[in-house]
Amino acid sequence: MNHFEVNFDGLVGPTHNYAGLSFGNVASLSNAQAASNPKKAAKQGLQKAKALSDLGLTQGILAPQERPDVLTLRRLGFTGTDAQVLEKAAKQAPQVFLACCSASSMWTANAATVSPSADTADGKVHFTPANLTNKFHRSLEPTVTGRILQATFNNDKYFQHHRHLPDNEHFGDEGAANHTRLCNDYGHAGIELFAYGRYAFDGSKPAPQKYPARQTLEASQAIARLHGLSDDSVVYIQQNPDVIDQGVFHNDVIAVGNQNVLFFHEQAFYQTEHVLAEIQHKFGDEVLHFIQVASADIPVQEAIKTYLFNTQIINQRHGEMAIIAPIECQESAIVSAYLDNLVQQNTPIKQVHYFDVKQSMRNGGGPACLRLRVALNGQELEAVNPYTLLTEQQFTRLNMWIDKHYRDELLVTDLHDPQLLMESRSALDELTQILKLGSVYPFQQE
Ligand code: SUG
Repeated sequence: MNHFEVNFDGLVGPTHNYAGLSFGNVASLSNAQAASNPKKAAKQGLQKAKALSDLGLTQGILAPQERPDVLTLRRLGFTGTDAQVLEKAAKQAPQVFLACCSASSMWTANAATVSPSADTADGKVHFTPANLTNKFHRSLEPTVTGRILQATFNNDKYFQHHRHLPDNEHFGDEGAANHTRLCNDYGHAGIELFAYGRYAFDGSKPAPQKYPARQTLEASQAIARLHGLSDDSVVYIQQNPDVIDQGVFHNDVIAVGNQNVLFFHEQAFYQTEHVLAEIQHKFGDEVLHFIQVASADIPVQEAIKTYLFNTQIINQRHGEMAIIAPIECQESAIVSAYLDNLVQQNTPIKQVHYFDVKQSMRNGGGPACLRLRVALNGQELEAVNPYTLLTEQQFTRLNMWIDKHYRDELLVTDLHDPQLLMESRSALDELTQILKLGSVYPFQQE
């Protein structure tokens, strides 16, 4: 039977902006207040998705969220017409208001954790939306994310959807950004690596001092239980607290895996040797490529700046792997030299493709942040809502949709413009028809 790893990329929403909302994410803070270009952002993301589809991968699209989030603003006590709610919130509680306008759902690596059917006890594909409790603006995502996932994977014979974990920092969960799967083939049972930044209940354990650790061990364990994963095929890995303090707010900023390759920085994990030994033990006797990058070759700061590890490692048609990297990697002399050398070495990675996703990068979101990986067999792929898969026709429609609805400049001071709310809602209304999602947004359910 055929097996696929399908990337579901997040469409960038019409309110894409730079509000400096993510303490611990260096790019988000340093670009705060800059003018954004939502049209360009959406096109950059879509272009990357299309390029992967042209490389022979099956590619999906996940819809963005409704923003500004008027429902949450009302829940927080702002009243009146929608326009009045926006105006009052922007004036009286600007930080709350900005959080309710973020297009952060574009980073679908944070949408959910997904376990393929080959790994789960009941043989279904399991999805748990991430609660994203550490950042208020992101904590607004999971309910609608759950609806979008259900509308995308809408067949309960094959897909099992869980509710997000309790909204509390004990169970802080950032989804697939802290999750990687290693396997010999996408259809074979694999091992699932869950990276976490701290223990929820044990303050004596190592934890970062400066920046928050967004994911807890206890959250990761709960996901593994929900998904019916066996202990023999799960590895919990503590992130090195020192790199979190340098700006590695998710593990996918410092490590990425695909099939039998794990590409990571030597400082990524706490007690690395122990971690690698457990991975190798659980993976079994088959060849596993650990590509460990030394600080002497690429300092952590350079890895964060260029997002060398926020790359996608994909399988190409002829069996070789390729790295999908942001152009920031190409612009860095040491990182591009490193990658040029890597493809000459004895690993499955033989090519590098560079992409311009700068609009997203300025908020700390590289190519890997923009996609949610879902490994599927042929029957499961058949059961996916077909309109969410990127065909030539859907690509053309989505491009035209972006041209019709998106602005090419947005300042944070524009966000309370009631016209933007209307533009955003009419764009999303049309999008739910293009992707045949049904009424997933609060404004469609009023
Ligand atoms: O959660 N940035 C996102 C970036 C998420 C990247 N995802 C992965 N690494 N998988 C975050 O910090 C910034 C929004 C702003 O500042 O306007 C933001 O939410």
